[in-house]
Amino acid sequence: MFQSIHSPFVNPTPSQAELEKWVKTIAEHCQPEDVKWADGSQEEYDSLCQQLVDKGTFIKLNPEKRPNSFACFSDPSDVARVEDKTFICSRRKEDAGPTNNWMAPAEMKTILEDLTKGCMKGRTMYVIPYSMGPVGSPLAKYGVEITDSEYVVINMRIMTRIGSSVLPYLSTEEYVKCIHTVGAPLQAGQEDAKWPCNPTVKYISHFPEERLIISYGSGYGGNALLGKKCFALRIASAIGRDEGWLAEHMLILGIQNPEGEKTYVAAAFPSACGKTNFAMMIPPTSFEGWKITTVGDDIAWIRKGPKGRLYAINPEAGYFGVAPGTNYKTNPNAMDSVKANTIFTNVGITPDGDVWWEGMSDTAPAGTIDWHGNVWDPASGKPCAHPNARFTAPANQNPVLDENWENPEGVHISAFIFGGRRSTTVPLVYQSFNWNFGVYMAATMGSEMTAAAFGEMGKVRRDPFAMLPFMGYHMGDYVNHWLQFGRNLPNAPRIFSVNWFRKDENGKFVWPGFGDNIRVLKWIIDRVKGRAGAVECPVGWMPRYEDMNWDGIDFPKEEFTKIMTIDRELWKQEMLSHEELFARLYDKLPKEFFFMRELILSALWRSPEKWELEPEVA
Ligand code: SAT
Ligand code: MN
Repeated sequence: MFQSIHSPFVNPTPSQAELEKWVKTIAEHCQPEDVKWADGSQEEYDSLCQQLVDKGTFIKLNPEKRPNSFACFSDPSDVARVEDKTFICSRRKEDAGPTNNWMAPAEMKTILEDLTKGCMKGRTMYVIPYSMGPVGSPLAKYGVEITDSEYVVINMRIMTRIGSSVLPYLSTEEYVKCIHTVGAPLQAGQEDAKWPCNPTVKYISHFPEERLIISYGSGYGGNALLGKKCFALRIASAIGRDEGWLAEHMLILGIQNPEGEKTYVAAAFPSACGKTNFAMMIPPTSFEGWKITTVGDDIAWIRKGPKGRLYAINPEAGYFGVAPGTNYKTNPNAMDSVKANTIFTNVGITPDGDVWWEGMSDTAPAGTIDWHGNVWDPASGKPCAHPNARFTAPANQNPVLDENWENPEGVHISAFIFGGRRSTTVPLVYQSFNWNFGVYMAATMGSEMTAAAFGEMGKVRRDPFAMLPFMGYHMGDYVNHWLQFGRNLPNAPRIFSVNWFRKDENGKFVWPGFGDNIRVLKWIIDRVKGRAGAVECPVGWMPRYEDMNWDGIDFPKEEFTKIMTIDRELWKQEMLSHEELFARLYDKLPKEFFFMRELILSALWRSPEKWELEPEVA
């Protein structure tokens, strides 16, 4: 049955009849009780939320504290993406590359066909037409998600544009076919699970040539809201390769200075490294007249536009943000974005019907319920909210939403920023020598692991472009695609590396981060516009202490030196671990990379052993 799926990308004459036929075939196979087409209306949303309240999945929060908001707890087995169960099922194994799990499409389809036979018995099957990007925008793409989860319909309505307004485009444009089932086992006693999922069997599978996604067994965001990582990154990256554009794991923000000059930048950080905080940052009071506005907090689709410039849209319509650590100090705009109309997953619930998570305030009100649904004992040593607890909130509730966030043409991107979570080695900020060195830097970036993925917390993993878990094809082809993309740009955006997370000898973060990150951003913008000084270092250009603005902060030069120093010994290790990545990408590694590696090594071998930013300035 799955073997015969015709995607409009393969059969480029989409039509209402073809779509209806496909839906009918899936329904016959999955045997739901009922089939409903999501129209995207408020009434539909409200009634689905009520249905989940009646079932006990949703807890309606106190309307005086969080109007129209709900909290829910997932199954303990279903709290994050499952990278080991995520597959790129390209026809040829070498197209998935060494960083992805691969299975032959026919083999995967056979497994899934078996698993999904009758998998929706007793449940409703929803058909969600949706748009990634403003409906009708030349940069938007369309999808249809079939799901047996009300939670998915509700969250998709926040995260994407769903419903009737999209239908006309499904007859004229290509669209991605997405099939999702919670895959809950059908044994007696399981039908009323509050968070149905398959605790042991999960497959998040992508068929890039067919523009098809089949997701089995999980209800968690990144596994189940198929417009997000599955379509907007994995499938879209493959479409971007074919069509000559970029689908990136990047936030997009606007920065306006007191003179009214507005600049947009896109920044890639791995999951749970603060993209949402950065995209909504509030400048410190000493930066009077400066304003940061959000276009997007997770995904950017980027194309070459007029004058050879790059233009980006945020294909999403909401935020699926990490709750723990978010508070009125770290991210007031996120706190305001989740004041109402928000779905909370795996956070704590206070006795007065509000939400709580680690870092929201110093202590939780007595009697707070933890994400397992029990009264939380702070002395237990276990967190109240799951470390990957999430909020789903509509973008239009963000007080600093950019005026161009839905501009169908996108916004002009002037700089790319890449950052990981590194307690050592990588300086606060530097500018790559040129596009190619920037691509090298982004391809070799590493980050200490966080709770958004299963894996060993704290270990550095190479995460090229923060795309490792989200690549829809061969990572080596992708890096070449970036190089090729740059060859066609007459005035390419400048590329920067940042690291907010460097620690001192006592293990303490040195950089204050959050709002003070605007100091780094200001230097970046000034570099792009040719206004800021810098000195050459082995890996690029760095600000001297005096090149940055320190108004309103006591941040002595010694502290700055601590997080800007390039240490030869540590960088030797760093370069060696690049080798590890190169060996994995061997057959497709760009030839330029060997030369850039040699050039960086030779620069590292020049004095001094520790580069401390004191060279003479011309
Ligand atoms: O876990 S999600 O993929 O939904 C979010 C993220 O990891 O960035
Ligand atoms: Mn992300």
